Amino acid sequence: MTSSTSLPSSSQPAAAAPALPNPKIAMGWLHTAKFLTTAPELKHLPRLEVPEIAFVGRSNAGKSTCINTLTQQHRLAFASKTPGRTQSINLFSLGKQGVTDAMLADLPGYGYAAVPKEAKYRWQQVMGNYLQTRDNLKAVVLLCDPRLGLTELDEILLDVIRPRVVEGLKFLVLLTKSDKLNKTEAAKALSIVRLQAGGGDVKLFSALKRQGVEEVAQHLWDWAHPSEKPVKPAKAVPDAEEADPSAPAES
Ligand SMILES: Nc1nc2c(ncn2[C@@H]2O[C@H](COP(=O)(O)OP(=O)(O)OP(=O)(O)O)[C@@H](O)[C@H]2O)c(=O)[nH]1
Ligand SMILES: [Mg+2]
Repeated sequence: MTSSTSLPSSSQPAAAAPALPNPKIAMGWLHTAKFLTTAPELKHLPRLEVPEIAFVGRSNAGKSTCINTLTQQHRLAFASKTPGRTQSINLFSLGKQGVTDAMLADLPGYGYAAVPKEAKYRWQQVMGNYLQTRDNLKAVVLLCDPRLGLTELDEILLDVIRPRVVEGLKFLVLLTKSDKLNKTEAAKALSIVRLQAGGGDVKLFSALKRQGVEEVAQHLWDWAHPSEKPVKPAKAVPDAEEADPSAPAES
């Protein structure tokens, strides 16, 4: 009889596969982030082949802070108490040993009341254009203050990207500043926004308390490296014929 917690020796993998997913790999990779360029409009952005992950959301939602937290760099993206501080599309390149294999894009926020109408309109055009036509855009992270929930402008953004999501664009909603919520409020915000996001992936995130950081890092890594998706380690379950049904159940 074989032990109920190990595979028969002949079925053990030759070399022990690392227990992936490994957030350390994802965090190390994100730490390589470097500022690449800033562009007021799509046409000023370089054409790139590597997968790009865009951070979008209302002004002050915490996009730049989220990028700084994920990359473990305090001043990579410009974060500020004053809404509307990110005013262009900022690209950050990622990649180990100098080989760029992905981009993070920090986008200006929308919905800040004090922005003049013309600037708002201009930005809506730029962002719509970016989200609809950026060829290497692989994933969108929508950041949302859970105390506001998804607002009308967020819903418009969801409508804009929906056709691309159907075609395979990855999409994640982060409820930021979750440190400001108690457990009940957090659970409520999650269920409301999950409904609003039509079943899309929604997670709590706090830069302050580091909630969700490694999980989001892992998503980013997986999106940028789809072919390196980890093979889950084989489950230590004995073959049916190897199992001894008369063996006492483990307590
Ligand atoms: N308590 C708390 N505050 C946060 C968190 N993340 C961001 N903030 C604060 O929220 C404010 C806005 O953060 P930013 O990262 O600049 O927000 P943004 O979405 O990039 O804003 P715009 O560039 O204006 O669109 C700053 O004062 C941050 O310190 C968080 O997890 N917890
Ligand atoms: Mg910003």
